[in-house]
Amino acid sequence: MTETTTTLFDSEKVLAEFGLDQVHSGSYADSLGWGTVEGRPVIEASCPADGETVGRVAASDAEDYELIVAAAVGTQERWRMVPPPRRGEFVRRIGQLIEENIDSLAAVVSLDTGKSTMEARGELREAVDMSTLAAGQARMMYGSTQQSQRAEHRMYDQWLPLGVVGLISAYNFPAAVWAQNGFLSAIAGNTVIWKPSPKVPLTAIALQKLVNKAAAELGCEGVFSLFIPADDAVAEKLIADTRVAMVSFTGSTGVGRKVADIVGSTLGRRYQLECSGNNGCIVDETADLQLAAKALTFGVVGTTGQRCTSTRRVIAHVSIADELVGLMKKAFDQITIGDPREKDTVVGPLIDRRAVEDYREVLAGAEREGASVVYGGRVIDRPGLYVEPAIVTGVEPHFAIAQSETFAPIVSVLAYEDLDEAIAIHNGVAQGLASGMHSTDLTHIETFLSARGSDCGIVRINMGTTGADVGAAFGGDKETGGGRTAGSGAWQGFMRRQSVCVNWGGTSAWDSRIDL
Ligand code: UN1
Repeated sequence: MTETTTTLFDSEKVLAEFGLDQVHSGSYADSLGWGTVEGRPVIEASCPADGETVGRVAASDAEDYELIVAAAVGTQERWRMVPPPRRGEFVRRIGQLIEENIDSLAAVVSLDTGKSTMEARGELREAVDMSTLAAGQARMMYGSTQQSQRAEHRMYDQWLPLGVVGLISAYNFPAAVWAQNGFLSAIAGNTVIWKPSPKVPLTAIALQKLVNKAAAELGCEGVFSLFIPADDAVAEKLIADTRVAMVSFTGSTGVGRKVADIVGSTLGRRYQLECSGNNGCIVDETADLQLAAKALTFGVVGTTGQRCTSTRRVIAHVSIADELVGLMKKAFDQITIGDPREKDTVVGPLIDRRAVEDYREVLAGAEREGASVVYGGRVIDRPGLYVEPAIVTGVEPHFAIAQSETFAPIVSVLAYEDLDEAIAIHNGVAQGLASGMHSTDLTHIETFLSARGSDCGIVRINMGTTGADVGAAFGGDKETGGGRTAGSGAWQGFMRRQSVCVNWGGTSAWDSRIDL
């Protein structure tokens, strides 16, 4: 696809702005600076919109990793003694720089991921918001005081840094996930080694450059470092390394399980997982169907269905299911699918060929099991990795399409007759990230929000399932992995709790027994 007059940005200019117009190192550490590109395997970063190479990154090797981890350990010894409000100022400055550079950064995110610039800006806005949340939180990392049974003793708990955090993020949110986990790690007094997906290395390099600018201004060098290996064996070093106190992982359940096994086998290290979701939304017979259809549409097609919170299952009351599907089809018709560089694009391509194959296979499998693809379902015949969003009806809860997560814009519609059945269908999957209900019936809503309701980490009423509200804790249970990041107490996951007891009165319980 050629760039037309509707082109939103000049790719070459934007890439040059971040020094990405030539082979760029994927390694950054305080002591190392940017690593050497000599002799490193080269990652070709291609734009999913047309498959063209947009950048070349010299991957980190084992030698780079050693320098990065040693620097992160050394810097953390200083960083842990910096007062948290000052740590917060650093993170806030990074957020300001993201805000000031949001147009160029959004262009890089679009080139990396294929997502529309509107969505890319949304994710960067989330990173900015995360910086303000973290900066404020840095002044509010409260512990509690407790009442000691001993006379003249004071007891309280306090929160201390963990050490080095390894932050592994997926291709779909190359900025937001780093911000969610990295900013909390930094205010907690940890240093961060970021291993982004090698499918989207350009955003990570651009962000690291802004971090370096903020660090030079405020004397906070080395808190954030970058590690982009090309192969799994080098990447695993970060997971297995006992110098890395915590691994924060966002990605598939399969890889998450491996991370948990490796990190868990060395007790005392911590992992935080945000893995697969299989997000369902119940639409009952009292719902405002217009509102539901709009919310569900963005939930299904947004980020081309490549969000861990994407709406994958609509569980609709049998009396309104057909009408709802009709409205969703009308809404889907209005979505412009295209190159993220074009102005009207709302939904971009899938990330790679494998994702397109998964899309095809899941739909074919659903039809074999007896479901019907009633909207979309075809790979679009144009260069790039474009697919039509698909609505699949007649899905039974046990069908493969309803049980597993496919990172594509596909939604299954399952019909139900009573609320208990709807909740059973909703919870009858292995994953537990985001959930939703559209209803105007208070009892239905409160039932879904009760202990016998949704078993997910996130519930949204009369909204789509997608997205993270930075003020709330983000994450899910069951095979989603149990981790939480962003707001509402999630910072505690990045720190260690210490219970302190101080004898300030100078007497001891042994006073009557020992005479010195
Ligand atoms: C967001 O949804 O705004 O894949 C960010 C996801 C999450 C990213 C959260 N890991 O949806």
